[in-house]
Amino acid sequence: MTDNKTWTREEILTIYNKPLMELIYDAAQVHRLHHDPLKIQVSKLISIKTGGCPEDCGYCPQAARYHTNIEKNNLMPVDEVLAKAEAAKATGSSRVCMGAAWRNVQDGEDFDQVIEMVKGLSAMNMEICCTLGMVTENQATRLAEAGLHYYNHNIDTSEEYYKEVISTRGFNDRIKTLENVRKSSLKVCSGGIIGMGETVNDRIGMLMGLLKLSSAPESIPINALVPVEGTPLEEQEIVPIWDVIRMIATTRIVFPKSTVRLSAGRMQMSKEGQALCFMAGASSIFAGDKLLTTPNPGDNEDMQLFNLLGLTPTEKIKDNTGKVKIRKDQPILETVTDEKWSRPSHIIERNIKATEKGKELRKKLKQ
Ligand code: SAM
Ligand code: DTB
Ligand code: SF4
Repeated sequence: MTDNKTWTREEILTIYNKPLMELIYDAAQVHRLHHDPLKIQVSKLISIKTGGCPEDCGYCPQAARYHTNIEKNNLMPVDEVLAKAEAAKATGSSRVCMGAAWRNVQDGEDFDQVIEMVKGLSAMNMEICCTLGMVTENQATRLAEAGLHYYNHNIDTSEEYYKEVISTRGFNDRIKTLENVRKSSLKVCSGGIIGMGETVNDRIGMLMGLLKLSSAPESIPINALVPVEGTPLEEQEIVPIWDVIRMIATTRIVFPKSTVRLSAGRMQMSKEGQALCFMAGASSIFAGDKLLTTPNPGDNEDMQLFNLLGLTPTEKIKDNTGKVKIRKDQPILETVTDEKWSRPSHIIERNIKATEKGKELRKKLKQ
């Protein structure tokens, strides 16, 4: 995936800091070697279980402890998911990503229902991705067997800055899940968020974190923070578009073959800014007027943008080989392998402040 080149932190930093015009030109050249620059994969996000999450991710409106203005929902019925996917396919999506606000997947009825969703979607000739929190190897294998192609699990930022954003799990839990996914023969989707107050070194650290995985992710989402009222990061300034372009271009050069996804934050980006992201190597967007809980440019706006730029949605999935081939030495275990996830519980002042504010607001609303 990385053309077997070994990158040093210094080399990546040098790329990130190149004069912007040079950086975009270099990234565009790498992009053309491995991808059709006129095709963008349009992906539909479906929030199959919204809100009420026990984690304390400082950026996330779905964490139960913060008071945010989102509509919470229990697990969506299978039929509803399939109908949403059909509708998205009709408007140009060739990929579906199902997201659940879970800390980790738990074996039982809900997971069985997700397996049914994957089976239903796999008959639709669309690429399928899930993001359900931490998973064991056994759970990842069950998903692969049901027809899932990718599992999304972002490392989000550098290992050092991770401790400033999340206290309910450690960076190593993320790595462990990604390795479980890799062993199951699913493809890995993992990237991060910029604009959370991290330094440029943390952004490079995030890419170094991805390089340290046993093999590079086939898919790398780059999210620009959407600062949501009630979350600890509500007051973060919108990250400059120039930083988004730099991050996308650097990711493209370091991971030439991966799909780089221009993910959250497009509402805060101009058309010109997004065009430069495509030029710099982004080859996928999320479609529709909602991401999981926050607004996104709708289909009409995106079609206008595609027409302006001469882009078209990727029609077919690249590797519709049907079910992922399960390695013979990885049988689906009857007994559940219990993974021990960590709970570091260190103190993050801004997370505690937002939690307290959430408690107060809920108390007031009850009165
Ligand atoms: N619970 C699962 C997990 O944490 O992996 C899946 C859902 S979670 C919402 C998926 C990803 O969305 C996060 O890893 C993060 O990168 C991104 N995300 C969440 N809130 C965001 C925000 N406000 N702005 C930008 N990206 C965000
Ligand atoms: C990813 O990296 N970004 C998407 C997808 N993978 C699951 C999610 C973005 C969520 C933005 C905040 C929200 O809408 O709740
Ligand atoms: Fe929960 Fe995922 Fe949101 Fe973290 S990012 S609070 S784990 S839904």
